[in-house]
Amino acid sequence: MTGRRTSLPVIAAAAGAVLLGGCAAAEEQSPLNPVGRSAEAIDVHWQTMLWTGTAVWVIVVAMMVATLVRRRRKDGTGESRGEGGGGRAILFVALAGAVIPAVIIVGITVQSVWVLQETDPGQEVDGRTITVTGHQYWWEVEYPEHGVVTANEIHIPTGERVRLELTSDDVVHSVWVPELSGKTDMVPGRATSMWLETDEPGTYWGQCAEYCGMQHALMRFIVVVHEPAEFEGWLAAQGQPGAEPAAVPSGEPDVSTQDTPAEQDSELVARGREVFMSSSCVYCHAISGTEAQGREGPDLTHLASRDTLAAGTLPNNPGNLAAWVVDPQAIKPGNEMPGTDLAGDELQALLAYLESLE
Ligand code: HEC
Ligand SMILES: [Cu+2]
Repeated sequence: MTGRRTSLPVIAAAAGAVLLGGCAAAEEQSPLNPVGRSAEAIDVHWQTMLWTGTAVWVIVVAMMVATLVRRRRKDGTGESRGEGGGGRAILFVALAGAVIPAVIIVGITVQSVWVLQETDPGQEVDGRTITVTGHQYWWEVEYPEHGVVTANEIHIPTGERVRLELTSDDVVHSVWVPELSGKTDMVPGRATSMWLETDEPGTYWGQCAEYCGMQHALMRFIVVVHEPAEFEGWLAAQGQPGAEPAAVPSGEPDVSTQDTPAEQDSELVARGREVFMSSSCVYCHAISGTEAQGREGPDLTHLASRDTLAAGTLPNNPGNLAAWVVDPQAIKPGNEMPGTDLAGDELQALLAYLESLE
């Protein structure tokens, strides 16, 4: 009996620890460490509500306890209760029951207007606009003024208020980067917007925050915050068309040393490009500067420059890339990309080409 009684709380505590551990194990994603302007405003707001609420609760409980203790003592000594306190009681009820709550509510309301202004300045700020489109289960990211399209990574410069214009290609998704901002829904057929601004360079994890289907949990992304000069460099590089395989010798006579490892590599890349262009990949993927113009899946023009594959599901490295291309359904069941039956040489060449897309 006693064994059973003690074990339940122990199990509950252990389960709680495992669950919380699971949260902590994911890449840091906490609204309690705000570094973005919106997230900081939200944090100030909730801290205000937390500590005001705590203070009210502590005072109310203390007064209840004091009343009980006093009443018991008075009962003990047989004194009569509530003598001559009528005026003070009414004053107390008016203050504690109406004036103080009104002051607190007005204060919090005023603060929330400020928070709304901080998180969404509307048309008042004429910042850079990035278009982000939600797809089951990945994010398309476009810099319309620069003709840049990428996926699952939003790059922004420090010290600039950047507007994200959001929409969805299929169902409702929601963008949330806890360190930088609150969440904003993406609604098919409508444009919503949110703002990002921070002075802290770094990489921040974001997450789809509206259940959108089987792989909702693996619909993640990163926000990479650069110093302005570095950001301009990134933007310029992304604006370049996809790398052309250098190997196609096109009658250059002065290629003196044939078949060096580098040349074998670029031959492989050229072959991989042909494999890509002649297989189903082109129906869904675009590589700018080539005939591949599909828009069903992520733009692959600068695939190799990205940190992750399949919306933050895997680190982007050759092993993971191979595993993904061969059998994406094993990694992210229910996602929209079918596997390929390419094998052997063709697959090796295709992977070499994808890895060359810097
Ligand atoms: C029917 C459409 C379709 C076809 C065909 C297709 N893909 Fe995809 N691909 C997608 C979708 C959709 C995703 C995003 C999956 C996700 O993250 O949920 C994707 C993701 C990828 C990614 C990861 C990109 C990133 O930035 O995360 C790579 C690499 C890729 N595909 C390569 C290929 C190759 C190579 C082929 C041809 C063998 C191919 N795909 C065929 C739809 C397709
Ligand atoms: Cu989603």
